[in-house]
Amino acid sequence: LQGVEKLTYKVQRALTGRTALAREFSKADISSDFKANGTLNPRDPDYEALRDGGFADYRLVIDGLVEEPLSLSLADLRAQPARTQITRHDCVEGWSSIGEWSGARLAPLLERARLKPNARFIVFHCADTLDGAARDNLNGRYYESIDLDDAFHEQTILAYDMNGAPLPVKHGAPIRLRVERQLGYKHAKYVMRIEAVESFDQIGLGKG
Ligand SMILES: Nc1nc2c(c(=O)[nH]1)N[C@H]1C(S)=C(S)[C@@H](COP(=O)(O)O)O[C@H]1N2
Ligand SMILES: [Mo]
Repeated sequence: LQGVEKLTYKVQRALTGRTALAREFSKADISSDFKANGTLNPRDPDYEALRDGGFADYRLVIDGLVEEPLSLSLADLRAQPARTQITRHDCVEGWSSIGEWSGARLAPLLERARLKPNARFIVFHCADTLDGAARDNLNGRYYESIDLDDAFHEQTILAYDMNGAPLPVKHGAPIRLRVERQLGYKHAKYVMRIEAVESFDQIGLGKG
């Protein structure tokens, strides 16, 4: 599977280019009922405390292989270079929905944190524990990883608004990743920490 996944990536990048944009849609295309999937309301106590406080105490940490680790409030994130895009979300379970997303572009934040030369992947650590997830791995918390092409891509944003309103809890409040050239499961919700790594040795039982 791993070998074929690498081939799939190579073919995707060869056919579409490293910086090609995912298709964008018009307001008229927005789904009236964007399906929510996976975790809809994290029951982790740390997250519940943040949510009950209106996310006033939320801080997004950017660390790992960076020269300058960052800790950003929602107000900080809303003050960053932003992008709004209407895109189609495709879940491998067999459904799609179109929504409008606004958020801070990831590239300028990574430029501010200054990646070390050996950083090759960006890992997103989420607040929610998956039912039945392996407890020996990252405490069973949801996580995702992307390469630097996707991390610095124009449409890769840390979304705080959906369809013109603050992101609802079921869609990942206060912050969810939009990485528009990837399938639904890559779009991490409830993002708490962004870590730059060199390899997947320490992530997901060594499999990223
Ligand atoms: N933290 C977290 N992120 C997640 C999930 C999850 O369960 N937890 N589910 C993934 C899957 S499989 C999909 S299809 C999308 C669903 O996003 P939505 O609820 O906004 O539709 O989130 C992805 N990101
Ligand atoms: Mo999904």
